[in-house]
Amino acid sequence: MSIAAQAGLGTAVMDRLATLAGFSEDPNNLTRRYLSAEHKQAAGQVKAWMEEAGMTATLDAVGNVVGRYEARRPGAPALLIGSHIDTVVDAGWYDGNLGVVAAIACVGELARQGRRLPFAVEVIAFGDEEGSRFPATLTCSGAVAGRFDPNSLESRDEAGVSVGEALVDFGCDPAAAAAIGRAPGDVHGYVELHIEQGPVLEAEDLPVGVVTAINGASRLAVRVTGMAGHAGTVPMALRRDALVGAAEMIAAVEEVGRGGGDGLVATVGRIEALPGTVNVVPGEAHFTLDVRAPDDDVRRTAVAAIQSRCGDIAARRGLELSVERTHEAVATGCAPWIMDQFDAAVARHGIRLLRLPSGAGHDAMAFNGFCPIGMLFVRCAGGISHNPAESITVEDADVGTRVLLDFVERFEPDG
Ligand code: HGY
Ligand code: MN
Ligand code: MN
Repeated sequence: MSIAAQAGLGTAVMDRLATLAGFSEDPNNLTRRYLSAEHKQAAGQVKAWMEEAGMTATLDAVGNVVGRYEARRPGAPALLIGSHIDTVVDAGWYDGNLGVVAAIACVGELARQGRRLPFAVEVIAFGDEEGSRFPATLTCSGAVAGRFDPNSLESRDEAGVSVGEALVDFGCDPAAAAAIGRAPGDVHGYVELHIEQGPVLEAEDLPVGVVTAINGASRLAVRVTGMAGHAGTVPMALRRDALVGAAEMIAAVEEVGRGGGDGLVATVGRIEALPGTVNVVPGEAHFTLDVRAPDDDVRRTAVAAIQSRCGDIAARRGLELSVERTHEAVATGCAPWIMDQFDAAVARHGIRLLRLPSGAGHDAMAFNGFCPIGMLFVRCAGGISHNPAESITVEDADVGTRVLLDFVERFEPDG
């Protein structure tokens, strides 16, 4: 029985999200990182759902699952609909996964009705949007957009496993990664349904909203090097304590973030002190930096200010500092004509129109400059995300999926 005939699109979508949540590296929470065994299980399940929905489905060279629902004229350019099935550590069920499951449900409805459109529809379940295992992020969607960086094959996770090694273990051929880039003429555009991960739709009492733009983002890896020593014998005045230096730097990150301008945010998500023993003055400290803003100049100015403050702190404390940029994505505008078509679909469902920016990053950013993009947000409770408390209602899952289907059915390429 098709996904719609069972119990409404929303219920079926929620059931499938529960199934996907079962593929986790940790039995106590949802953690599914790129190229893990659990990612492989989830990819297999998504591939089966794509085939059930009438698509031909394949695993591409970087671990994406790509389903194609052919057009009336075989080989016609496609509308890409995607999101990611990797997660952060201790994640919610809906970030990324909702967009993939809802897109499959839309194609399943087209197939159930026996409809073929003037364009193909391709649903892509990207493997690495979060960057929660390897330093880089958006590598999989970037590869589809023809931006695969062969150097990324050398980046390593905390266990020292490289992306290239992990791809081979996953059953992929790293040498074929660059070839998955699409020809621009084969793609009409890229759209993505995603939870808002913010409080606006809930505050406006709206189930969905149309995204205007996605904030630009910088990610950096900071290493502070001092001198390890005996916690009992090294006098406080003689220490070169890397962790205390990092702590002062992290306070400076917050200060710059708070004072840096409209929509600027700066986050230190992870810190590590080495050797990490109770009675040793830390000789090294490593921490991550995530800086975002709607305006790229504001973001870059903030990154420079943070680096300068960290340099001053390191010099004063006799510490060494190294800062490596691991990711940068410029602020990405959604195509006005795609926003208009999403507005029309929302209006046809009798929902008040709201357009809003995205503070969170998305795979859609990887298509910036490659093809027109658009996004539709679905309300999530309290705007909570990257947290197991992340949640949506079955009604909003249903509305989001139906608005996406309406958009697809009436999609007019190039506006
Ligand atoms: O970090 C982000 O904004 C996205 O969830 N990866
Ligand atoms: Mn996401
Ligand atoms: Mn996320």
